Amino acid sequence: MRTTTRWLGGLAAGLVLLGTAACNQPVDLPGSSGGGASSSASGALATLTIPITIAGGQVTPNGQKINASVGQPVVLQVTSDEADEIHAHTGGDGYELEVPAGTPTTGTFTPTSPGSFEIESHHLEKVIVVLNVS
Ligand SMILES: [Cu+2]
Repeated sequence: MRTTTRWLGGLAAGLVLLGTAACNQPVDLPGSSGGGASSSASGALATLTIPITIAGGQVTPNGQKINASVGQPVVLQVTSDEADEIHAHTGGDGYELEVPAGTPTTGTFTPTSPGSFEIESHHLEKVIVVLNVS
């Protein structure tokens, strides 16, 4: 298990506090506002799909906050030009998705408790999404 990097350059100022968060520790983010989540409008528990692209050492999204609900399935659609592990720090060991180079990969997990959880690239040690679960 790698520790979360101190890489914070692209994150909003309010996320700077996350710099001390260790890998696997849920983080409380007071007053976090929703980002451009692609949450479906048809009910709180509709599947939340998050497209993720990793290319040239950059991740997209890049630290964006996305809102989700407890019990809502979260689908990660990942395309990467290099093999990577995507890790959702959703408590315990979290959810880990192995992504081979060049092959679009989809993984689903369901948050079971509220909080703010980082979804990160382990190979690049970058935060892709901060999932705010309520
Ligand atoms: Cu991790």
